[in-house]
Amino acid sequence: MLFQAQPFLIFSLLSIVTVLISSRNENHVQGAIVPVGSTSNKTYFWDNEDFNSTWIDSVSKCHKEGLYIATIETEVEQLLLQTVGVSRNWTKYLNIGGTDLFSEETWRWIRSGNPITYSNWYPGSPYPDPDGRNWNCMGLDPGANWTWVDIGCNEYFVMTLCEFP
Ligand SMILES: [Ca+2]
Repeated sequence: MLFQAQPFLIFSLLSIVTVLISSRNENHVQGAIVPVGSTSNKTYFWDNEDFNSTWIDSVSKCHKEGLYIATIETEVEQLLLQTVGVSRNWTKYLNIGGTDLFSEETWRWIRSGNPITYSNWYPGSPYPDPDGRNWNCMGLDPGANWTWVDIGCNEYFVMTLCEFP
């Protein structure tokens, strides 16, 4: 009886392994950087496998995909990202492309080099950082009503948000 059952058992095991492998491949295809929302002139992308990047990592990851680290240049863009973030239950900081690395307390979008005009800073941010060593990169903070905060460029517990074009 046991002997007769073996082919079925082997077939079942093979089926399970096949399903596991194919779902893994599917996850791989679906994983990483995916579009999450668009305005009339821009699409945002989120890296759904990346929860622990530094700001520099995020710049690099977007660039490798032919994208740019996200910028938020209008209230429409801000509101879109809030809506997306709420629907996706984002709770961690997201790296966005503002920095004052080049000139302390002069915040610019790294993609264009343009000064930041529209802004949604958390009250009191960006923090005074007299020697320019600590808070030089920008994060979007779901925990503070989707305001912007200046974070360390080498903080690693942050998600990646990109844009195109
Ligand atoms: Ca700074």
